[in-house]
Amino acid sequence: MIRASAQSFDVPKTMTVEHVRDYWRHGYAIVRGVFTPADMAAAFDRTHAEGTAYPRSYRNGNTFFRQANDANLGRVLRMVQWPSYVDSALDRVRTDPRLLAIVAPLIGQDVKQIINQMHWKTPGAAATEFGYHQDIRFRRPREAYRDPLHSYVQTGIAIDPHGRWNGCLTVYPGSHRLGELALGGDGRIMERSTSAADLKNAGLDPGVVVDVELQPGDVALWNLFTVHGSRTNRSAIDRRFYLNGYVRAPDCDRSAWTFRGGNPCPLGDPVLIHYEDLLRNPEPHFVEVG
Ligand SMILES: O=C(O)CCC(=O)C(=O)O
Repeated sequence: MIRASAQSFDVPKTMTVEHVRDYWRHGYAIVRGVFTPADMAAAFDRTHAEGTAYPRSYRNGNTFFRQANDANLGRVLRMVQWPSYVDSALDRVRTDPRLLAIVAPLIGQDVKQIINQMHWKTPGAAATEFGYHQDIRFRRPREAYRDPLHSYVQTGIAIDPHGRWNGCLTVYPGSHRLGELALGGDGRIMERSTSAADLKNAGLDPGVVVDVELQPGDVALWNLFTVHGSRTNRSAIDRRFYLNGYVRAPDCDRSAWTFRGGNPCPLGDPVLIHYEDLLRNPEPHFVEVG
């Protein structure tokens, strides 16, 4: 039973146990019509304006504005990690009862959060893909994450129409049952393409991949072991995606509580999540990447 909390909401028709069944059957699921993302779109715009005003990638504690040097456009903002430390609208979404209603049937109501991330695919950019990978590869140190198959759920909220034409998420159904695969080779995922060769090298059939097509406000969810990537934006519009990754609190030594007994918890001061130098170098600074 999901407890009532500060905000009330109408349960969208598709928010039922169906998404739990689909998630375990296929390694991913879609819940339609969860949010009306106008507030989030505005937050994406102001965060984008801030992130592109910096001359280089920029970190302030856990908040990281990650630029890339694009072959067509020069400096572009590709993602921001942990914007919720600085943007209250985005912070409200990550503790929204609608997201709890999606993840609680999978991981319960005592939940921490490992991912809070905004992705852009700027129209006209040369590099907008994410190569095929499983998110388990980013969970470091591994001993800080227990029972990762069952304890972790990644979610993504579509801000824009999200299709093959503008660089949708793609998934390999059933791959969550295959364990950790040798995928992706060297280099950063966001500098690789969704290559059929990567799948074949891991013994996977590229014909099995499915495009995850979403409307604004739909939520996709996938497992830490689900093989997925993300296509090129070939369109004239952006493809913005708001990602929040949740973990059963007792199974994770990193990050802070997001829901305790189903009640939202404030973010508080930055704690150790991915940025290993948080305590040694907490001051704002530019970062040389990409
Ligand atoms: O923005 C995207 O489509 C990429 C999502 C993804 O692959 C990830 O966050 O692991």
